[in-house]
Amino acid sequence: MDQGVWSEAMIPQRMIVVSNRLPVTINCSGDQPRIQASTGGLVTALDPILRQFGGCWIGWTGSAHDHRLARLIGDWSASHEYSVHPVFMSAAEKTRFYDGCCNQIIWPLFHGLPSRCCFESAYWQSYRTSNEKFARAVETIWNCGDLVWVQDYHLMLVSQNLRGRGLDKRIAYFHHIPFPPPDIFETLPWRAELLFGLLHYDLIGFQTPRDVRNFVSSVRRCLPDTRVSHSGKNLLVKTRGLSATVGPYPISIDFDEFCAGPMPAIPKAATKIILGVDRLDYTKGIPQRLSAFRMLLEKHEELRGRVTLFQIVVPSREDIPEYRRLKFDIQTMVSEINGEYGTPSWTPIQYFHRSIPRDELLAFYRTADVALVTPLRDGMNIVAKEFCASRTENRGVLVLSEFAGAAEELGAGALLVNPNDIDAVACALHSALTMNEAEQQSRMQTMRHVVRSHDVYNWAGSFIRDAVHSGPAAVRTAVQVAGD
Ligand code: GDG
Repeated sequence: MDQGVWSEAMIPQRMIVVSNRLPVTINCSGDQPRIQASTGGLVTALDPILRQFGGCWIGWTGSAHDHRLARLIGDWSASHEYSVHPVFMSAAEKTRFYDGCCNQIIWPLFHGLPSRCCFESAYWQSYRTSNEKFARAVETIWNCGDLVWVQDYHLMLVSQNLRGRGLDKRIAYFHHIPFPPPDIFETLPWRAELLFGLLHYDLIGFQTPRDVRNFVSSVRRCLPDTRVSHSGKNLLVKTRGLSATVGPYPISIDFDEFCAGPMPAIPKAATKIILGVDRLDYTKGIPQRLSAFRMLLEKHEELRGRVTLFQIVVPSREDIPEYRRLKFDIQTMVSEINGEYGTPSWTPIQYFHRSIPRDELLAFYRTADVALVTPLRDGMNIVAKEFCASRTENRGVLVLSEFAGAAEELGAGALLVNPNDIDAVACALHSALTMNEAEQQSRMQTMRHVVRSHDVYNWAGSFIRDAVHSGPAAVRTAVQVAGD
């Protein structure tokens, strides 16, 4: 960890992280509610920061209010380095806000897929009221000197709500998913309202410079009286009395955590292993990837019986019909390919539809010969970074979609592909499987260097430093930030 960017001088009195989901999910389906870790890129990135830094995490529990939960949450907070503060949602709020506006409007639109959007005004209305609910939760625990750090597309209007309550805080926002080009963004019926709301944050961080460009172009188009100027490496966006700093802050991982830990518990298979690890989501390009693997087997008979695809798919958004259909389509393709090419001693695809424990995941990363990370569009994709960090011997090949944010940083070492080009992905897979060791070493070293020198602590350190410096002047003076 680089202590330089993580110095005492920039640490606010307390950090309040706000995200839609807490790092824990509460399952109330059995006799007793159970608490379990949530899976996903946002939690993987933020949890080590809060463990290091302390503070409070506000978010939805994944359930409606239940009086038995207070003790469960209190016990969890008491035994962890930071506390969690729950927000509860009714079934109707979940349907309209989370399943509706977040996952059937903003998610597909921001991933460049407007035809998958369901522009229901009731969903947008619920987005507004749910953001207000999260703002109220912040208001109840906020103290002078806290930095409020809001995460992701579910909560773009929280700052506007807080400002509306007269709270002059330092409020920053990080956007984990892509920001679409203006031609796509402008199809949103509530485009100006959303952008105006978002500009109430002091600092808005995106994954890549391309997301920043898309955002600024959309603001210029939808809010024509906007002025944009440079502010160091970032941009200052001013409109209708608001002023927000905007910049790229590519998210990363706790590199050391993925280097250390147990050696593989998975017996080295007789075949080469290709690995895919994804949440179940149409943006992850899983059917296209299966088609590419099928083409590889079709074109290269010599690989049959010699290569196995391990595909881990973590269940996600199961209440949305489109996600259930995707699950069915993937299962169908897996069984077709296994039925077509499998033999009594070889199953071409080993498919896991569940979340597996972290140490087992690490074992998969360490055992694989090739990681196949081929989203159709992805904010960053930290699986690609986790794979590289885990390869302590500098062996293994990353086949990476050029449409993942990670391609900007890892492009020099990965085999970059267009995930829609099935032939090209099959061809890249063949190159990866036959790559000599010297080339593997050189490519992997390049990528590991990037991830090691920009880990999640650098990411959070530079973001927090800029957030503290871009907050309202009065608050900055109050916490006596060094260098002001
Ligand atoms: C969003 C953006 C952006 C996966 N399977 C298991 C498991 N995982 C963990 C991985 C990784 C995380 O989940 C997935 O990270 P991604 O980056 O792929 O993606 P999203 O959840 O879509 O997250 C994305 C990210 O936010 C961060 O900003 O990169 O672009 O869409 O950490 O290791 N973990 C365990 N078992 C599994 O089976 N324990």
